[in-house]
Amino acid sequence: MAWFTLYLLLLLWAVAGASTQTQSSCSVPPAQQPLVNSIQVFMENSVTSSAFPNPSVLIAMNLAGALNTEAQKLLTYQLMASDTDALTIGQLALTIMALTSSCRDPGNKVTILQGRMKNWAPSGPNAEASSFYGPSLAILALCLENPESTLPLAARFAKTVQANSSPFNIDTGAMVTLALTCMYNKIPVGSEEGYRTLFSGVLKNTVENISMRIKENGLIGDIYSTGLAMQALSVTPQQPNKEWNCEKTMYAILNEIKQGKFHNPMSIAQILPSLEGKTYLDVPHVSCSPDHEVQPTLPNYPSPVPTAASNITVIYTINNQLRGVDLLFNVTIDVSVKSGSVLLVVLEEAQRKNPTFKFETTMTSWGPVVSSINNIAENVNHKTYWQFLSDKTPLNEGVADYVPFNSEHITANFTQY
Ligand code: B12
Ligand SMILES: *[C@@H]1O[C@H](CO)[C@@H](O)[C@H](O)[C@H]1NC(C)=O
Ligand SMILES: *[C@@H]1O[C@H](CO)[C@@H](O)[C@H](O)[C@H]1NC(C)=O
Ligand SMILES: *[C@@H]1O[C@H](CO)[C@@H](O)[C@H](O)[C@H]1NC(C)=O
Ligand SMILES: *[C@@H]1O[C@H](CO)[C@@H](O)[C@H](O)[C@H]1NC(C)=O
Repeated sequence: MAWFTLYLLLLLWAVAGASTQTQSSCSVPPAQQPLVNSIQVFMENSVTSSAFPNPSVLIAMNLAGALNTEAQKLLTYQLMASDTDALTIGQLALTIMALTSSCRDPGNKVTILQGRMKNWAPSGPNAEASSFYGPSLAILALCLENPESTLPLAARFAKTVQANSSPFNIDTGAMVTLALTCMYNKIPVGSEEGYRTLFSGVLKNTVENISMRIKENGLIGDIYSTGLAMQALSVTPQQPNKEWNCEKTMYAILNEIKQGKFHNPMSIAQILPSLEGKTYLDVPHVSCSPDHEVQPTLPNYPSPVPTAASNITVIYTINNQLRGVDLLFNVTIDVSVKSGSVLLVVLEEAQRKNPTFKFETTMTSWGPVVSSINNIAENVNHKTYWQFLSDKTPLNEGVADYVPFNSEHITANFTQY
């Protein structure tokens, strides 16, 4: 009798699990598909044997259908060989999802992540929202692998999200939505009603906050949070009060792609699934049967005519006014660089002209982060970092991507999140 009940439960679960498909989605108009293919090709070409192996890139190419199978194989092998101890919770979660999307068994990585999540706790009730980004990736990855044993971890996670009082962060909210939607869809039939109430309550608040950031032009948050927000809004069981027009968002993003705003492989990895009508919840359903390699149609744009590169002047200030950090300074320098140079070139030129502007970078999945300037280094425990601004507005790209204009005033301000 007992085994029969169990069998029945598993059957019911399987039926419940089969109904987790995306609810609303919109698609790229056929005429724009070559544009989307071109950024996918660019992203896949960023995979090399020496590059920082980026699991988000593998997930995106598998969800979209890999065009470059050599890149797909290479990245899969690099990630299989990655040293688990060196990865953060979020990186480990992405690696598990990436291997699963390549139909590889993530092996003991799942147990290791489970163990790490058992010991995870936020730094306090005021922990900044973005510190939940990595843990929500972990709940998502564990839910996709083994929802039943993830239930207690996810419940504890949802309660800490609920108790948190820091300002909403949209990228994090999107990831929380994906994780808890996965859990909500897979609550075994016969479980306590409490789980359903808990997850749907947190989802309702989070989705409401995401929808409040839908702009008139269709973007959700900024251009680089829109991809994740689209994934969240297309799967959530809790529809927001404010209606979402997926076509409008799609149109806005395609327009940004035309403007060349998606030139960082990681930014492409975060937008591509939404453009192909996929979400991270589709990771376990990728078909890995040896496909015939499809030759994509690529757009035929005239390559930009090389203009005689004139110089521009950028006014660059480094500013540390944080109390409790001994070396206070506020120094400005005028730097001349070739027009079209990225901000990193300005920093290098400033450093060459004046040793006070000495800086260091750390490599991440988004590219180099400026980790230290004039011997003052960012510190996770103190929540300090170097924020970059144009006049008073924070930049929405890093130093290796942002292209300053003539007479622009760029400030690096040592601050806290
Ligand atoms: C948390 C976070 C931060 C934290 C990171 C430290 C921490 N507390 O963990 C802080 C506040 C320091 C930060 C800083 C910046 N960030 Co930030 N950040 C994020 C966020 C919300 C989550 C990242 C994460 O945890 N990923 C999960 C783990 C598993 O992946 P990971 O690769 O190991 O994560 C690391 C990198 O993402 C890196 N990182 C975070 N932000 C940035 C930005 C850049 C340009 C680079 C190169 C690396 C980097 O820090 C993470 C922890 O080490 C993302 C959102 C997103 N969609 O990815 C934005 C995001 C990556 N950040 C962004 C930006 C613009 C910045 C800043 C340039 C803002 C500014 N005006 O100064 C600065 C970096 C400046 C510098 N010194 O070089 C943009 C990047 C867009 C783009 N096209 O480049 C994003 C996508 C937010 C957005 N939607 O616009 N960030
Ligand atoms: C989002 O908005 C609701 C109100 O609409 C609020 O109660 C909640 O705390 C906000 N924050 C988060 C992280 O959901
Ligand atoms: C930094 O210096 C500039 C010009 O020298 C000045 O306008 C600004 O107020 C200073 N900022 C701080 C925080 O001292
Ligand atoms: C133009 O910028 C370059 C750096 O990109 C610099 O080496 C050179 O000196 C600048 N030329 C002038 C005339 O300032
Ligand atoms: C620079 O950082 C300091 C310290 O956190 C902060 O008080 C100040 O408002 C910041 N300046 C800008 C322009 O953001």
